[in-house]
Amino acid sequence: MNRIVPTLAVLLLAAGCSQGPGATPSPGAGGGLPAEVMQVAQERGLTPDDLVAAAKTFMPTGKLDPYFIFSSGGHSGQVHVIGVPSMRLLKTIAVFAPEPWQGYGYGGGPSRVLKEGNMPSGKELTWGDTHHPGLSETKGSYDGKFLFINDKANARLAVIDLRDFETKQIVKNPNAISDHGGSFVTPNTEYVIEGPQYATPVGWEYADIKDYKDKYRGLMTFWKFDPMKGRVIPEESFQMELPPYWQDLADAGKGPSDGLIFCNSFNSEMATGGIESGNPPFEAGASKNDTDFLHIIDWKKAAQVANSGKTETVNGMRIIKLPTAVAESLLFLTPEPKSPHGVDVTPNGEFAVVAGKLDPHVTIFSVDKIRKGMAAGSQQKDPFGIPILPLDSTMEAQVELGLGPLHTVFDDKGYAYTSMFLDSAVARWTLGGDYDKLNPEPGWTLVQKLPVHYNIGHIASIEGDTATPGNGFVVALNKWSTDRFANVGPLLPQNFQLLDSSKPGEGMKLLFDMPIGFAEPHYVQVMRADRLKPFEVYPQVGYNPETNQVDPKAVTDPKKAGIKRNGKTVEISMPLIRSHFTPEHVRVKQGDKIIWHLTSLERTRDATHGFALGGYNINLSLEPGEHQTVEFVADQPGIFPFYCTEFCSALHLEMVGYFFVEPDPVANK
Ligand code: CUK
Ligand code: CUA
Repeated sequence: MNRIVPTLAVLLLAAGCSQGPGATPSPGAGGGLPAEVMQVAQERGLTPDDLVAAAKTFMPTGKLDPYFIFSSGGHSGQVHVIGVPSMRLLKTIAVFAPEPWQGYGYGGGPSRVLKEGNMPSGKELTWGDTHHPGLSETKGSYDGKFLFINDKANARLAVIDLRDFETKQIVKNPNAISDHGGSFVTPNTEYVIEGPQYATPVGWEYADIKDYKDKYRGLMTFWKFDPMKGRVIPEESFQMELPPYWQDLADAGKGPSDGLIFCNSFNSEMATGGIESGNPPFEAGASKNDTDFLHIIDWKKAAQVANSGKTETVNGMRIIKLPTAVAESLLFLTPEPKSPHGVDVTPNGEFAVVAGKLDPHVTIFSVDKIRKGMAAGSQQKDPFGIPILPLDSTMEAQVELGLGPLHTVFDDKGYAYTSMFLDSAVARWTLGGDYDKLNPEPGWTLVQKLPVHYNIGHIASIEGDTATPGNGFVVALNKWSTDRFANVGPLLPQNFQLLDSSKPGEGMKLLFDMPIGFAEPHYVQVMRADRLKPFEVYPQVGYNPETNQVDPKAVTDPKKAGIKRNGKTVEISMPLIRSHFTPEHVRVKQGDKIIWHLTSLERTRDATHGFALGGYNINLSLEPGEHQTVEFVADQPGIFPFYCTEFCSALHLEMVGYFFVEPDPVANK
């Protein structure tokens, strides 16, 4: 055991030096490490690799992570923000589900955002199945301004403002109930794309499954985004009908492929299931053909076609019908190997990499060849008349990686990283074409497979889906953790594994396991932290995060605090500051309509107050400067203390008031 000590010293010092100036641990006498390090390593049975991994990920107090992971929260409906390389959870952003800490869904402004996402019928939705976070981009690189995320279960899209990390808008897709290939953005966030998944009749009219081919359709939505307003503009958005092939993931082109969208599909068989009636189950029916179809969509031309009025409006949304898409040459198909899952455009925009779940290869398509095929057209058509560009005319290369390739990301050294679901591994391989010169290995070659634990789904690298990826880290998003963590019962966390990919010659190394105890994150994006400029406190007192302006009802002057009655409506103007609400006695009558304005006068960072009104399900978070308005009917008589939920000062417990609801003798008879 003692023989490893010199190796440990050398390795740990090397690791320390790579952390940058000021971070190098001071070596003990004679250039060795403090004896305590050796002792701890021996007691805990740590290997030199373990010590290096610890040195690369440990974040001393007060030091900040250089990267942020923005992670889908799966069917928790939320988004999680995690630091890299420390893998510390920094925040959960409430999106599609109520979240008490942020007062999301408990009466204040954010409740209205959540309600925007209800079904058109008014049916309330209080969860979502988030799959793909999409950071806003300028010229194909993250710009740190907005984050979008889709809800696969209900076909919705949410807009999060990265100045305050709050959800500002939820739009319900008016014509589809299922989505998947989104959200992702066009290179300058002109549109946020919400691609479909399970085909249904457009506008979810009723049509029997025997009419599948005629009535069921995929529907790709192009949500127009206004970066100044920070909102999606539904009236300027449009949709395009697609054949009912169950479109899967999609990606926007960039550089030479700018203007195109690539979208996989996995049920070109148009299987309709019905195992209970003796039909082949979906899993067999949808896997019969050797190839499915990669869809190529010319979104720039589609936007022109939509704006020239060649659309049909359904439920207020303009739709380019399938025959129009074909007639206007907006849509092309090319075969792709059996039941593909991910399609990912290389940073230079020259290739689209498709991974087939049931094919051991990744298939690389050439954008140049696709463009030539689109210009020349094709005599080969699918049953809907969509031209099919033959595979041998669009394919550039295939690389055999192993079992169950799903998703691919990239770095700045010409490497691609593909998740291997069935192999439980990350495959690193080289890109060809212009990338060939960037690394020592020849292009289109598998160079390493690193086991991960277990059943990896998505994969992420530093800005690895943009035009300007970084390098150094890869995150494996493993669906199963099985034996990696202490037993917490039969529902197990997932496992994010951080890999070191900084030294190609030495291969990738496993650094850290992070348990994810909150539903299955599908995709994450990793962004440089210095791209973000979030508020430290809201810029002005009375700021309403819903409107991004000072609210006209904000009570910025404590002298204006008070209660006004107008018939049966009672309006309360209540500023708050450590450690009191003003007023502290609020007297109303049963049945009164209450409009309660709350303004935090705080200007100190982290001086957050809460507002809890027990019995009325009202709970707000008021960050420094924030204003919120709550409206409700005082339908329950009694005495209700309202209090602050954040331990804001030594006299936090005294930050309280009474809400007196005088019983209505008539109503209570
Ligand atoms: S999907 Cu889940 S592992 Cu929704 Cu992007 Cu591939
Ligand atoms: Cu304010 Cu506690």
